[in-house]
Amino acid sequence: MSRFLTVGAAQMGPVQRSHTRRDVVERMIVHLREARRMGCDLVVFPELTLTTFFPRWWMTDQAEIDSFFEKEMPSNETAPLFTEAKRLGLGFSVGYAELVNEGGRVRRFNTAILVGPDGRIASKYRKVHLPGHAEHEPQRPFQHLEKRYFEVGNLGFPVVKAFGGNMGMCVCNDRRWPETYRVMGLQNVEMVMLGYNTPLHNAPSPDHDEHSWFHNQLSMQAGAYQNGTWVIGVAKGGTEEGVPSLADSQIVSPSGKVVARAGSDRDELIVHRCDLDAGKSYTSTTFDFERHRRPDVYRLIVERRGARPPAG
Ligand code: CDV
Repeated sequence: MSRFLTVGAAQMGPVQRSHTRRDVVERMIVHLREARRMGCDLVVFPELTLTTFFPRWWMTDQAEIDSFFEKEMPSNETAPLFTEAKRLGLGFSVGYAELVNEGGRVRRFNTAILVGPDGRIASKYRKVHLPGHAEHEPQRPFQHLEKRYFEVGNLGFPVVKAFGGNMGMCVCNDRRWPETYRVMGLQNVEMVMLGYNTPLHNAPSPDHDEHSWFHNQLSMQAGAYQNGTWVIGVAKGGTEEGVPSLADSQIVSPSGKVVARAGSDRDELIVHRCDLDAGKSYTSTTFDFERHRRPDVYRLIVERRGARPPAG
């Protein structure tokens, strides 16, 4: 029995601070309707889709910071997204800033959820690799305060059975880390959905700027090939609040090949019919983990966090 899943990568252009959640949800619904017309089963939206990428600003007023967070999902403002997706028989994944009361205290995460065509949340992921800094660095042209506004995710990298396959998620900077894909690969992941907000200028390493497109593609292609999985990479791109950000959303097959790619830095849907069995020829040969992996030799990966030179 063949297992095909038609997936739409719903790239978003910029979301400015003046845009309300209702404005954004309206744009997302346009994507959903087009996705339905194009035969999609599942639509993937970017990281922190619902608001502007607020970690670019140093803020000290907690109420102002919390205004960018979702206290419930769905809420009054996001319910129309869930309702329309269900009406159209579509699933979706979406990234948002999550504020939750957990363990008797308020916690804030950079979260992505997977919603089934029945409108129910099938999986949740909280971003593990938080880039940037925790203190104000006024010398930067803009801030990247994810380490201040979010906690490190506490849900691991879950892979769930949904949409007829094994589905995983990660968020933005996670895509640059081989561990992200491998932890999901060890759960037989068949599709990794991820969204990103990637400024084209990286203040601590401006020499990387010209390689932004290459590094984005390189990371996702490597993750896909080395784990025999589809990778759906979706940007919030374009110039947001004066900060130009990478677009270049793409769908990468388990061969590592890019099979669909956005051509603009605006709202744009790219679609591919993904064979969920396409990874099998990789995971049963070159990357048959059971046969070829040597975890006893990889102990340093979990025992040591930072790199150290050899002694002597
Ligand atoms: N939102 C992100 O995680 N952005 C990072 C930038 C700061 C490098 C990224 O990895 O794209």
